[in-house]
Amino acid sequence: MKIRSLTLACTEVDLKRLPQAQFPEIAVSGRSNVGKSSLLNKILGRKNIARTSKEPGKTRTINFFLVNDRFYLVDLPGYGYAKVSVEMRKQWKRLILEYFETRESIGGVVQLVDSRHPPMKDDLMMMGKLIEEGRPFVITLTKADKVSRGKRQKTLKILREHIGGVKLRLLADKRPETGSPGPESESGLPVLFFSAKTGEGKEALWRWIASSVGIE
Ligand SMILES: Nc1nc2c(ncn2[C@@H]2O[C@H](COP(=O)(O)OP(=O)(O)OP(=O)(O)O)[C@@H](O)[C@H]2O)c(=O)[nH]1
Ligand SMILES: [Mg+2]
Repeated sequence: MKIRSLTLACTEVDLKRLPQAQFPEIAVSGRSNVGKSSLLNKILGRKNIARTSKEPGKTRTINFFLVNDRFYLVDLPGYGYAKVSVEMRKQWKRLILEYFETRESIGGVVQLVDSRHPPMKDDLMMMGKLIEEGRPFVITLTKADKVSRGKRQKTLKILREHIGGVKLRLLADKRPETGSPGPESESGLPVLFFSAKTGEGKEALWRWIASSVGIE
């Protein structure tokens, strides 16, 4: 996707004060430190438009980035472990759950899971919530630069076991050049490997985002 314009449109902690649902939005969800803000910087081609940190608990507000005056990308606080008080963690989790429950303009959710580990209990809870609310989501396995190519099939197998055997559909950066149906046209829960370091997964993710916000 060519980024023609990009603005930080809104920074909020109160769902009632979010911008009016004028454009569709794609939210980036995951545990603290999984790489949500880094993913946004990478796909937007900016070094630090979304603030990142080694310390879990960096993003503390819902941040709306308006892209090409067409759709929002939304950076969320993390759930799970963070270097903040237990009360604040609970508050963030409530905020994220309520956001998924109530926000009408969500076109899709990029659900991040660390590719080095199986999904954790709260990842499974969050994915359950997305299914329950009928939110389309793509499981994005982050920090893929830390997992060798040879281990990828095993990573997917373990992921599948943890999500109750649901069929997965791997999205790759390059589409097959033949006329045969590509992986995108098959059924299954979409999943991709992503690295904010190498840019792996960027093309596949943009294709998923574009189709989720109605830009083909
Ligand atoms: N090797 C590697 N490190 C990454 C990658 N993505 C993020 N990181 C590192 O992981 C740490 C956390 O990244 P953030 O993007 O701040 O994570 P976040 O999910 O936004 O975290 P919170 O805002 O605290 O919820 C930083 O030290 C990043 O440099 C990646 O693809 N590869
Ligand atoms: Mg963040």
